[in-house]
Amino acid sequence: MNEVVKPVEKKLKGTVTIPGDKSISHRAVLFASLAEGESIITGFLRGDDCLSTIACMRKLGIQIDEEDDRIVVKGKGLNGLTEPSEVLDVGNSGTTIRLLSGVLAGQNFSSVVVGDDSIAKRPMGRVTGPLKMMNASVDGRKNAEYTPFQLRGGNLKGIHYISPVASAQVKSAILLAGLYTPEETKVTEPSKSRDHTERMLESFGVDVSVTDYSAAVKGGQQLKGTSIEVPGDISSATFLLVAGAIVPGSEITLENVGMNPTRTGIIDVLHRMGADLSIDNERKLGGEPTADLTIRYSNLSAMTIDGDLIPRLIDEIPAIAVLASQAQGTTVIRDAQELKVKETNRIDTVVQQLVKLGVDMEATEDGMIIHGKSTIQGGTVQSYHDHRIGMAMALCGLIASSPVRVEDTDAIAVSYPTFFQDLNTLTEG
Ligand code: SPQ
Repeated sequence: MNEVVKPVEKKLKGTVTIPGDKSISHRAVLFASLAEGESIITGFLRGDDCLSTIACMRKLGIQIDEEDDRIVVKGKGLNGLTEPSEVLDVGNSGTTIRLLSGVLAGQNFSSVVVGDDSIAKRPMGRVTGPLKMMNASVDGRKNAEYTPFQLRGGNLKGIHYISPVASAQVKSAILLAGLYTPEETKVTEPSKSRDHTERMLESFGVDVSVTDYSAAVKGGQQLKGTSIEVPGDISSATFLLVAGAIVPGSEITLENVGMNPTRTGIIDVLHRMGADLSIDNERKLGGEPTADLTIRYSNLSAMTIDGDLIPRLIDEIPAIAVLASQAQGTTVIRDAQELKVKETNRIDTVVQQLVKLGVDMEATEDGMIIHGKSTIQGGTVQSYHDHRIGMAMALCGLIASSPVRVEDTDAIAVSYPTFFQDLNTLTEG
């Protein structure tokens, strides 16, 4: 499917409720499957990636009922999964494959895991490597560095893993495998990655010890079924925040936005660039801070984005590149080499597509440099089947001198199935 986004005639106005957080939705289904008894999840994101997690857990013998506004999971305890009779297909979802691998490493049966073409290019050795150190048997393409791979677990031992990358997927996979060891398992990272696993394990009754850059669990702790309310996804909200910040005259309110400090790098960037952003109704939802955000159009200025800020906004960089194209001065994004191993190489895809639309920017080894303020032209751009690239390109259409045609927008359903609907609500004011 392709979508043509036309320049906004007036301004963006109105209120949108942000759909559920993708990272938290995955974890809710996965952990509920491993818990003893029933769990009820509300606000679950019915995006393609999270539906892949549901499909995999069903193949592992878990009953998951999708009702109107809730998901009911009949958990079978840490050792209740059964050997799947088919391959486990994670589709486009890096979170599913990496977290699931941690769980499968604890199972005394064999599973084969595959994904789509994008997953086949993403590094899996960062997870299969430490799982092998814990004693899991993993075999697959290029020594299980890539999919497809086969896992057989059981008899795991605890480790202290010093991760070379700040990755919540690596940390979560190892901690989940750690539940299947008789010892403590600890992960230390170079900077803090998102901590939804640690928070949600606590909600399921598991003790997790957390220090600045480390998290540890003792094996054998049972998860107990619970109710989880999933807050809205700040990564999805980002696209609308950027839209409000760059379309002249706009004022939009986004309700129900998850404000976990490990994810709010975009809020810091908007404030530092001079955006007119207010935060109201701060509260807690399912163990996660949540708020309503209002953004109004204002003049923006460039900044440097690097260091510990990067893991707190890594998925927002495609949208931030569009934001920076409308800021006065030169924005430098560095220390973001992780962008190269996402659904696409997001340094290359962002720069190539934005340059096509007239943005003055260049790629660097670990990020990009954006010279603002650019006049955006119309044209045809690709998403390369990467949801975040598709949405970032659609934003350009709102302020371009003529329409922007975004090819392959189906991918957006991975994380934000109602994106164009919500954008239309705001365009119609
Ligand atoms: O699930 P997937 O495909 O890896 O999704 C992405 C995204 O843009 O939605 C990355 F491409 O988000 C990751 C994120 O980059 C989701 C995630 C998580 O839920 O734990 C953690 C981050 O990845 P990582 O590799 O830093 O752990």
